[in-house]
Parts: sequence; C-alpha cells; structure tokens
Amino acid sequence: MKSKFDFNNTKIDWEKVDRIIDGSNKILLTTHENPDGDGLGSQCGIYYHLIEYGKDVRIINYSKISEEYYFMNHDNIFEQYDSEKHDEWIKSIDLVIIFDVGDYKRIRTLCDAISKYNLKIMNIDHHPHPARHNFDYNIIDLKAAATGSMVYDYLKFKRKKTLSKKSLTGIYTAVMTDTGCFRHSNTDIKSHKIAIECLDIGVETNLIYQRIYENSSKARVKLMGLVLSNIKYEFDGNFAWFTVTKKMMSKAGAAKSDVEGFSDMVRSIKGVEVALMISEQSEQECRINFRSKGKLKINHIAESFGGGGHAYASGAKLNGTIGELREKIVKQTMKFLKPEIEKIS
Ligand SMILES: [Mn+2]
Repeated sequence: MKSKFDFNNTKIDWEKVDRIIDGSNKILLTTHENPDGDGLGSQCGIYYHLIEYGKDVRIINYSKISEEYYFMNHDNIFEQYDSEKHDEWIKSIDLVIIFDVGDYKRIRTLCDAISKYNLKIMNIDHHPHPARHNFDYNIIDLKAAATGSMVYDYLKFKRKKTLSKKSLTGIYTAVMTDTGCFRHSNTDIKSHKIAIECLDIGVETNLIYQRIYENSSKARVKLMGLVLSNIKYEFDGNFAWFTVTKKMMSKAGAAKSDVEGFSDMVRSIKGVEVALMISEQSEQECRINFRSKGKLKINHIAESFGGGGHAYASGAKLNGTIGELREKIVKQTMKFLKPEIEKIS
C-alpha cells in the first residue's frame, strides 16, 4: 500500500504528490456543490493534462455546471453525479481528487460513494482543514490565491512541455474568479504571472470575464435592486448587512445562483469594512456570507456559527427560519466586530 502524506499548510513536495497521481490510472475529479470558477477551473486545468498523459479520467460533481461556465465545457467534460449511471465506473477507480472543497461534506452524495467503495482520496485546497481529516493525501496551501494556482504549481512541476490552452483556460478562470479579477487582497505576483502565461498562449481572457461577469439575468438585476435598497448599516457604516428572502427572490423571479456576488458588492461601499448577507435557503435553513475589505478577519465569526472559510471571505449554514435567526446573527456578529472596529476607528 502506498503511504499517506499530509501537507497541511506545510511545504508541498510535488514529487510525492506526482507519485500518487502518476501511479493512478483511473481518476475521478470532483469539487464542492454549487461549484464556482475555482473548483471548475481547477478540474478543467488538470483534466486536459491527465487526458494527455493517457489517464482514464472523469469530472463528476454533485451539482450541474452553471451556464456562465459553459465555455469550459465544449467537450462535455463536466458530469453531474448519478449513482446509477456512475457507480459502475467509480467503484474501480484508483484515486479521487477533490478540489477547493473547504469542508469534505460539501461534495455531498459523492461522500457515500467514496466510503461505499473505500476509495483513496486526495484533497487539494487553499481552505483550512482540521488536523484530523478523511484524506489519504492532503495538500493545503492557505497562501494560494486559488486552488487553481496550486494545480498550476503541480502542472509546472510535472510537465516538460508548456501547458495547453484548454488547461490554462481552466487555471485562468480559477485565479480570476478567486481573486475578484485580480483585485482582492489575495492577489499575488503568481496570479499575474499565470495571467501573463495565459495571454501568451492565447487564452481569451476578456471573453472569460464577459461570460462570467457581464452575463447577469434581468431577474438578478431586479433582485439586486431590492437588496441595495434595503442595506442596514451599523458602527458608523463600518458594518453593512442585508437579507435575501424567498419572497424577494420570487418577486424578482430570481434563482439561487443569481445571488452570487452580492456580498462583494456591498463590501465595495465606501467605509464598509465588513459585509454580511443573510439569505433564506428554505423554510428551515439560512446561509450567511461574510466579506471583509482586509482590515478585519471574519472567519472566526463564521466558525462561531458552525461554518468557516478564508480570513476575509467566509460563511456558514444555519438551521432555522430567517425570522428567528436574523436578529441573533446580526447581534452575535456585532459582538465580535465591536472591539475590532473600535481598534481601527
Ligand atoms: Mn477557491
């Protein structure tokens, strides 16, 4: 049996990582539910590399790929998990690689397949994970701007030849989306170096931007209007919070995916250091998202609600109705923020 390894935010030995990937022939790539540009882009980036190296590789996710990312799916590489359709293939694979997951449970029903068939798991992520985890091979780099930039590191280590345009289209999407288009505080020299390499090989960076960010449905814009006219400010405007209710969603005719990016938008308001979105998922569940401009860390607040994430972008899911939870969430957040905001003002 191959020995396990754990690079939990310690120096990554890509040679060890490669020994596992190279020694596997049948490989499943997966990511968290409702996948974003980083999860999908990381998959796309490594997929085209592995195909070229003759692997039997498939991308199977719990959720369907959303429309703005179709430009990565010309070859129909993204599949939605269906146990009846996929388990025959899955049960004999050598390795599962999970990207950008944050929390293992977010691959949802794929967890069942993994335990049922006792599969070997490799985790590649830039979110924090506890010391005790389910992974046979754990590769964490909390400083990485995106999981896609870790995949880039691996591909650079592995390949003597340059990366293909299809691979780099995925990597670019991952880095662009997770850095907020090279604007957020996690944007580093490597992000820009990757962008240069992508431009060099002819990745259509402007089209990728347009597909993802200049593609709002009219329903989304209507919902945005409802949100923007109902922002609440606390601590002299340092903290802004808002809710997205089922009622607002149906009034705007909006879908769940239309809500993406609202907390970033509210954080962009002058003077706002921390933005909080409380969104009603169902009668019994709410999702909260925190965004910070970079002076105040907010992952410990998300953790206090049972969630987690990055220092300046985090979230959680809570059980209960929005009516019950709203006040509790705002109060608890303000309790955490009060001493921090006093320090900076
Ligand atoms: Mn990410």
